[in-house]
Amino acid sequence: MTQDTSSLYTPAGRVLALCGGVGGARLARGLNALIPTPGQLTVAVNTGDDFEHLGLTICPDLDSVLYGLSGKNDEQRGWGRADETWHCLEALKELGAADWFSLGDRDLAVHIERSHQLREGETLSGITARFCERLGIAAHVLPMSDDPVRTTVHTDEGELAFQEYFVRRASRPKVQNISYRGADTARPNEALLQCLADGSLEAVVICPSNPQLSIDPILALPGMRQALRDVDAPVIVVSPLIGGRAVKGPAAKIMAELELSVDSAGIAQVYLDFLDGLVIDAQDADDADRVPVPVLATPTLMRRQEDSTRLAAQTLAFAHALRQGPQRINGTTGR
Ligand code: FO1
Repeated sequence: MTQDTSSLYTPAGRVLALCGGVGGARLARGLNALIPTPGQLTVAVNTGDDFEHLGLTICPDLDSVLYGLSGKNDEQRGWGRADETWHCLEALKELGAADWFSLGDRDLAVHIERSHQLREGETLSGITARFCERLGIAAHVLPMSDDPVRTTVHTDEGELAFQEYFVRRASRPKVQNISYRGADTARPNEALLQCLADGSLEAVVICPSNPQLSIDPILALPGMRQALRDVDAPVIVVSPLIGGRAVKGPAAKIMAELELSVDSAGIAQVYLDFLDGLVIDAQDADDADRVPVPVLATPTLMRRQEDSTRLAAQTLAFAHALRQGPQRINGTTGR
């Protein structure tokens, strides 16, 4: 059933979303449903999780966004494609090949074609744009950079490449530090920089992705934090925590291990140098007093498409209200 979006806030200007995998992709699909005009929505995606596996270049967060925005995502698992089969993985197992990272048959098509085009000399941005066109995605989906950045997790069990930590070790090792190999020399995507400099940009939304694993790699690119401090449009963060827990994944565990407070104040602290407003879950409304920027408290759990679209509209309406100046809107504390 199609949602009636006529009563929801819709932006007039451009919107930029920064996002990682599963949680981020859920808000991105809400923004995409709300903003069907081609090119009005730009989604810049973390590529720190990318890795080489079985000779293929895998870009899990980009794929979560592509699948989410084209309606091909698996709702239950959160990653990968709906109606997936696993024949290739089973055959790989028979051969004794590495099977700890589950590649579905339909998903494999994307990795095979992307790896082929990369070997032909195409850029990741160009390939992603073509995939978007083929999959009927109107939004502009961008890898954060065309240069490789690799998130490395430093743990009590040694240094682990991101997917080794996240999938193979199920995020169990204790995190001491996280680094983003290549980030200091990687060039942020040109289209991302242009979007940030565009006078018609209405809002920057940081999706409810893991701050350290999914958003920090984007912020680690040269000039990114400064660009977010300088941008005219309000920068709104949607918290990935509900009641001190992450909806999915190790965000709360990692924040605790890095000695950050695992609540709305801890999320605000991570982004404070450029943060204009924070969206938190309604059940965390009492946290608002400890957050030094305006807060919107509203249900943030996105189970269905309608939840994603409603949260996207509320987030953009909140940004719009902040642009109009300090005031109170429903459920919002102005500071
Ligand atoms: N996550 C898992 O927990 N186990 C998997 O076997 C797995 C396979 C996989 C294959 C393709 C893909 O695009 C994503 C996949 N993910 C898997 C998710 C991925 O590791 C994470 O969601 C992101 O890297 C974190 O945002």
